[in-house]
Amino acid sequence: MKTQEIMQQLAAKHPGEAEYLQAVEEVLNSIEEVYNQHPEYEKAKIVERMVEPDRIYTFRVTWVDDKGEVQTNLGYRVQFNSAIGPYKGGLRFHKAVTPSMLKFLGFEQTFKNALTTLPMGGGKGGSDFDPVGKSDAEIMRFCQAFMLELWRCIGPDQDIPAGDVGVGGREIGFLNGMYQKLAQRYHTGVLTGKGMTWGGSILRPEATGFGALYFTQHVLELAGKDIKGKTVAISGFGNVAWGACTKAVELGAKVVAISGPDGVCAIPGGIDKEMIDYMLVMRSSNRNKVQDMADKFPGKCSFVAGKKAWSQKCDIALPCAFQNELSEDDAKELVKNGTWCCCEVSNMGCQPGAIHYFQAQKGFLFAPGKAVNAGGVATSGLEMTQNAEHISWTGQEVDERLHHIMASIHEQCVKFGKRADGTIDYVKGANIAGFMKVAQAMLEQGLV
Ligand code: 2IT
Repeated sequence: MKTQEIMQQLAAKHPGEAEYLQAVEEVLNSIEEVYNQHPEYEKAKIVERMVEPDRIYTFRVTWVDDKGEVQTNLGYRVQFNSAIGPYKGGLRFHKAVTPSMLKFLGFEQTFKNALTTLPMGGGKGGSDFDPVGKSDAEIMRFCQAFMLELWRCIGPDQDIPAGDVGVGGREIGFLNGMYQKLAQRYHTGVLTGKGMTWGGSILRPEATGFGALYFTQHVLELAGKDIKGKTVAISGFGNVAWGACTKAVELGAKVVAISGPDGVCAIPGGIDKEMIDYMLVMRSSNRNKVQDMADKFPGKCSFVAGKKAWSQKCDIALPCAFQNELSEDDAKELVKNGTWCCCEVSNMGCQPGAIHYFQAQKGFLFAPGKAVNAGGVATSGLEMTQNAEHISWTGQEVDERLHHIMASIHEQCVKFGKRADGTIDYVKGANIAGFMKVAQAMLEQGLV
């Protein structure tokens, strides 16, 4: 297998699918050496089969807005790979959603889910519906219209969606209500991220952020460092950023910046509980403006328009918002200002140039999204287990399992990513560990 040859063929077959091609190239670069030591993979054309999704459903979603006007969006479900379990992955509602974006996310999800130790395949879906500025009633009507098509593609043993950007507890509620109505099946296992009274798991809302901080702790610990007292810059103020802030503060770190599409809020004294709670209000307002935090707490934080979180001085950078949100220039600015660690919490949050720059700095600690943020989908897997057994675990039990899973993901990265000098290439480690598991499962199950 030669990465460049495969990439050329893929680029010719899927012109303009930039995010998808970027995600595939990163994985292939990491695994090329190991892959070529396994002629049985080459013979079964594992890579050629693995880079294409099993199937993609595309559908029209028509709904009526508050003014009575008819709106039309596109909906998708990408069922990427089911070698190790049913398709599992979130739904993204964002105006920039394209098949390329969902294919990159489904591809990443396949390896991420393999890392969790749980039997889940990879999938992703969503719509170009823009939640910004929408009322609750509009969100509900859109979710119902979306489910009118999606329900045919999913099921507790086939494909289990969850949230992603633009889809949180409120949206999962509307989606689940409509699914049950249409399918006349009242089991709890077809979506994860559900409410606590109808099959949801304690800690699922926090899990992506909590897991990311547990992973960061492992990265720091191995490098002989402690997160206590360190300054942290975070992008975003959605569900993931909220969980990350909560756990960072609990572990004694100081979150000195959060950012949004409109700019950054500098918080010199560190974010506090009241401000973290306010992030939830900001998320559900659908305004998508981080300036609201500075307006609400003028004494504690100051808003700088048009700037990213990466303009702020910090020890640790945690991208928690969107793919490619941290560029090579941002990486240079961070390093110049003294940052020595970046754990990607968003999927593919760093551009390739940023990753290369970080990795070229001696002693810099970088870990990729598919390892760092896997606690979210892992806890979805735990929610599926509770649903299948018709039971509910305590918060402590879920947290212990999440801890255990994050420790295991870190171990896998160390095993497959150790460099000659003893430091860890977490990108390589995560990609090889995830790939080997899926490749072996595909090989053993034949050409299907
Ligand atoms: O990117 C992700 O891992 C998610 N959006 C969560 C997926 C899930 O099924 O919980």
